[in-house]
Amino acid sequence: QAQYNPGDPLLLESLLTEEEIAIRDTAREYCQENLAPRVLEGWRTEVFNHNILPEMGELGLLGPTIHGYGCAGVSNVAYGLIAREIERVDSGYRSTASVQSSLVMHPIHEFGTDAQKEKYLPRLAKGEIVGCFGLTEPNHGSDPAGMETSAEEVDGGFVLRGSKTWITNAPVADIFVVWARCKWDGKIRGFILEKGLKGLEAPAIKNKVALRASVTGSIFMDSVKVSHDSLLPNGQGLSAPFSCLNSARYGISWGVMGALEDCVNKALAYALERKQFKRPLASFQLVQKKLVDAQTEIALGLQASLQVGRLKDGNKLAPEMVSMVKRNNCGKALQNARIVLDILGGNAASDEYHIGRHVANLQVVNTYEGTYDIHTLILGKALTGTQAFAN
Ligand code: TGC
Ligand code: FAD
Repeated sequence: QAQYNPGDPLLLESLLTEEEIAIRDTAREYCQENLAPRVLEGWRTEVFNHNILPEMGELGLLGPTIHGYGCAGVSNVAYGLIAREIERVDSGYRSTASVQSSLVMHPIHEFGTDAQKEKYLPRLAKGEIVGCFGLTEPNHGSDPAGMETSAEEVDGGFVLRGSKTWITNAPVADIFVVWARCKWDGKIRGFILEKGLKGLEAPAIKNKVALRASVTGSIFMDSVKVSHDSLLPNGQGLSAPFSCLNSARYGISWGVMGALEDCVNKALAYALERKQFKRPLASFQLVQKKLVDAQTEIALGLQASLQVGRLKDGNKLAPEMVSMVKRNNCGKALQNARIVLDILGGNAASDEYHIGRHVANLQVVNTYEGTYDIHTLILGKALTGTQAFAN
């Protein structure tokens, strides 16, 4: 009979390769030694720390599934394990990293020319330059098909007009992967814009109540002229940006489990230490239920993400599988983090106890990359054969 291990109830470790365990350990050590000590400062000040992406790059944590261009070329499961370790510290740091990897490096690798790949991927992999991904607009979030940003072909290139909002990394980005509707055929395509172009502005959205350790901004494009070289020529239609979202959403499904694990570990330590009615909080049945419910969702959620990762590695992935784990893990992480927060009593109000920060972050993670309800409708469409997004 095997010994039950509350730290790994369903023996996830036994399903990982040696390489995946080594990458996970490298990421965990880096995150605990270098990110955790900085998180309160990042949270309180909302100031982007320019050292973090280069540090991650040095360890091979950026664009890790890409082969070549200075990237590590590891499995999608390893990518998920990295996201889990980063988000165990803070969803904002995971945002910064997953935008760089899944939403900037991925589209350049998938849809870019050889010249674009050579120019940008090695520097993005090292964290020397920062990227952002602009899909959401002020009038079109869940419904990107309605986007108003346009690209017009002119002599020597294209002119982009429009605006994007709620864009992670935008205020500090060196390059902007922006999606626009092309006037010549009505199709959506991606463009790489470099910082400093005339008419391109990316002001920060300040005073957020969540994701404060990552910077978020708008992108304003006032007739920005770019050369033909800026077009990502090998992807067109919404399936191009959505393929980036498949990768990022998959990583998030692991990441949020890391955040919830941190909440449970911190709440458990507190419950063992803190006494009321002359007994540790951990000895009360209601407290145990909160912790066990959360621990169970973590164990189940990680197994589901692992399976989706293995299917992705085996080219057997359907996007709906990603919707299922993004939706379920985000929803369960938010719900259970909120419940274990109760265990801190009044200390829940202090950022030094960290769980409140995770709860605030998880509200956003449950919203971006497709809200919980939008993923419900994606799965509902697959289940019933009827789409319920619109008439
Ligand atoms: P629909 O007609 O369903 O599809 C249009 C085309 O796209 C294809 N497609 C996909 N391709 C690949 N992967 C997927 N997941 C795909 N989903 C759809 C589809 O086959 C079709 O292709 P084609 O060739 O026939 O044209 O599109 P719709 O307009 O009805 O969309 C429906 C809906 C609601 C599912 C979709 O618009 C959606 O997912 N909305 C959510 C928007 C969203 O997720 N935005 C995220 C912005 S980025 C972000 O939040 C980054 S946060 C990063 C961080 O900080 O970590
Ligand atoms: P809406 O689409 O206006 O939705 C509002 C509510 O209505 C939601 O509850 C939604 O579920 C519901 N709803 C909408 N349509 C339907 C429907 N048909 N049926 C039922 N309910 C519906 N975007 C990027 O492009 N790049 C980024 O890097 C990025 N980073 C972000 C970082 C942060 C901190 C935040 C907060 C957002 C970020 N986003 C980014 C934007 C994010 O993807 C959008 O906020 C998200 O897709 C939801 O869009 P919306 O805010 O316009 O909400």
